[in-house]
Amino acid sequence: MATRTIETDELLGLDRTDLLEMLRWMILGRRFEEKSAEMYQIGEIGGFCHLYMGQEAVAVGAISALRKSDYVITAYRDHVHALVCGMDPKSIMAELFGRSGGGSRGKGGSMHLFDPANNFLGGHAIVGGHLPIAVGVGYAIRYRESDAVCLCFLGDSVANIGAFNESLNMAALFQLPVVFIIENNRYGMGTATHRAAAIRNLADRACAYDGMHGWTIDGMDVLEVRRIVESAVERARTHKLPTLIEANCYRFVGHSMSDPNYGHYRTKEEVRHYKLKEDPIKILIERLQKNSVISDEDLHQIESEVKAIVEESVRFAEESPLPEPGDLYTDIFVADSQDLRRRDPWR
Ligand SMILES: Cc1ncc(C[n+]2csc(CCOP(=O)(O)OP(=O)(O)O)c2C)c(N)n1
Ligand SMILES: [Mg+2]
Repeated sequence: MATRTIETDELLGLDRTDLLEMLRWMILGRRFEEKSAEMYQIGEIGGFCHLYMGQEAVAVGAISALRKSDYVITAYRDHVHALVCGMDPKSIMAELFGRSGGGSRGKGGSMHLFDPANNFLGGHAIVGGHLPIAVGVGYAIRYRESDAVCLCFLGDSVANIGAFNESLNMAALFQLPVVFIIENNRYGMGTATHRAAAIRNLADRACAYDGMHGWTIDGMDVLEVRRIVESAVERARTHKLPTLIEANCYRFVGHSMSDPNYGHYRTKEEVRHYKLKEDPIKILIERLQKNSVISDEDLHQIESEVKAIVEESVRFAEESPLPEPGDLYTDIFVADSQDLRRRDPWR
């Protein structure tokens, strides 16, 4: 992964505003999660919490290729996808805190972010469980004769389960505008991808489905992600054809907040290498500096804007009340909610 596919002087014809916007999203994602980790350590955030640090180029590059009317769906490592889709950072932080000001009113937590106003359809905890939903979204798009596209992000482990084949088969068969993006961060919890998948490039699985293209790309380079996803999105929008993209990337921290950053499955040297040499934020900054697109002052300004956003989100979360015990019975599907309410001991 050390050699980049895109030349350092290539900026895909994007203007300065777009490039700085991408960098800003990546830095916001990183700082937001650094703060989340801090809040987890002091007990403000509990339960499952999976950080995305190191993988920011994938969500930012891919989602920046979309229109507002397109859809995004992902697994549980979802904070940055939600941010880039436009979900309010205050609502995300409050959700992580389990407070009523959160997007799911504090009842979903880190893995279940959801924001229909921004077409962000989750945040799903069951490995591969959201792929059939993405296919349903693609079907709905066609049924409504819309030209929208659905981006479906998934972990590398998902490429080995049944729902992967069922979903990709149906997407190809019905010609649905879904772009599947495997975030191959080299591990599924503590299992290396190559120990679980009997194939070198996961994207090669695309050849099993008529009309589906497969790409394996450098997921640490936000511009490479943007370039390939843009062409896949265009293909989906215009020709209603699905694509499978495998973005090679790396997570800098443990699988979740309750796991150590290294564990027995990878070495400190490996993690150090990626943090020092393959950090997607550093890669973009260096490229922008080389092309005289960004000054130290610009960088300083982005950092201070992002800091203010993150601090405001924590303040909001801290001030937001916990859900009421009675909220256990709201926003759920039950046959007879009146009956449940009658039995609610807190009412
Ligand atoms: C159906 C199912 N089986 C097992 C789990 C437990 N589990 C949570 S995350 C995970 C590994 C997923 O790895 P990958 O898809 O590579 O995503 P990553 O965590 O690397 O982003 C497993 C096995 C689960 N959530 N759902
Ligand atoms: Mg993985």
